[in-house]
Amino acid sequence: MSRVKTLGQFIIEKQADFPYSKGELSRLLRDIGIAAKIVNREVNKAGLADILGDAGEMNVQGENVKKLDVFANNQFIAALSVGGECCAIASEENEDIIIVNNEMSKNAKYVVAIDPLDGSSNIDVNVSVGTIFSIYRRTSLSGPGTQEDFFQRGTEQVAAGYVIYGSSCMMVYTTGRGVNGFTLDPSIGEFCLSHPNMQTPKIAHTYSINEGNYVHFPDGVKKYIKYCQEEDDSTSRPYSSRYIGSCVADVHRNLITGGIYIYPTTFKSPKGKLRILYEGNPLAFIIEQAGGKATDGFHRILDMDIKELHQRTPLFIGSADMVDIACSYMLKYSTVDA
Ligand code: P6P
Repeated sequence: MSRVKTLGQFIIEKQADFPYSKGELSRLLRDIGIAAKIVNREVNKAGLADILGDAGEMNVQGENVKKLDVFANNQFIAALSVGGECCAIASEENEDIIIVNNEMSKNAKYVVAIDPLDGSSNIDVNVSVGTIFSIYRRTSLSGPGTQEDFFQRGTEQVAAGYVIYGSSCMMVYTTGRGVNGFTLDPSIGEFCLSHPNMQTPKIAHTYSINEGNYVHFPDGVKKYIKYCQEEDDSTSRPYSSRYIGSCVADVHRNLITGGIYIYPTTFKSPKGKLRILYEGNPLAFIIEQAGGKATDGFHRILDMDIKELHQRTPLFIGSADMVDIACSYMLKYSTVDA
């Protein structure tokens, strides 16, 4: 059996690809991996806490159990703050950025945007949830990080990844040289390379969308859903509908098997529900590095200007040919200039 390669060994090995790197990004990725292991441990216990009744307040040891997305937020903020490699954090859980002002971090060259626990409403029903992260070089010259450090296009990301807390715990990330997946081996407490150089199929037969919002979807989305449901052997239609309600899980499945995930504009989310900084850009960076595509129905996600921390966007992400077809329907049936 080939020797196991841990996340730490892989990061150091790949660091050699960046001759001028002093290891800051490597240490940042290592810090994220450590926080992910801590969060995974708590996510796995959540069901137990729920069995004990008022889970939000007591656990089996009588300690206060924080709501898991708050717990995850605190863990990632703590790990990124003490690591010394990040000068500011934008969290989906926090209205404003967190400035990391300790001696080590205030002149650090990176900022991190994070969705600490996406899909956390699924925790109570034991459905996979995830953490999504995105790393940029700061644009401010020195001193405390600023909000403007996060107002960069997705093409400026130096790294992006997600952790999926599912039947196993996996960390998937890219630094712009392909996508690699690591599975946590609880027996040694290490993420081990399990999915080297991940590539998503150009075409596949799964579509993921919450069809409960159908009446409020744009016409192009309605037409695309009908396209997915038509009988056509030559294109293996009808496709299968798979929607978990946790975009990390849907995108991860589609990354491996191929497919498309769509969260379009709806009545409740007229600008789309997902946040471009914490979900759209990092997932788009990963999927493009794996040969897929990500748009807002009309334009490439990674090219979009960021004007607000919690800016939302529609998201069409997955197998390149499937995204192309879905967007062709958006263009054909769009009522406004795209
Ligand atoms: P709906 C989770 O809250 C999330 O942000 C994504 O992970 C998920 O795909 C989507 O929202 C689910 O939203 O409206 O279908 O329940």
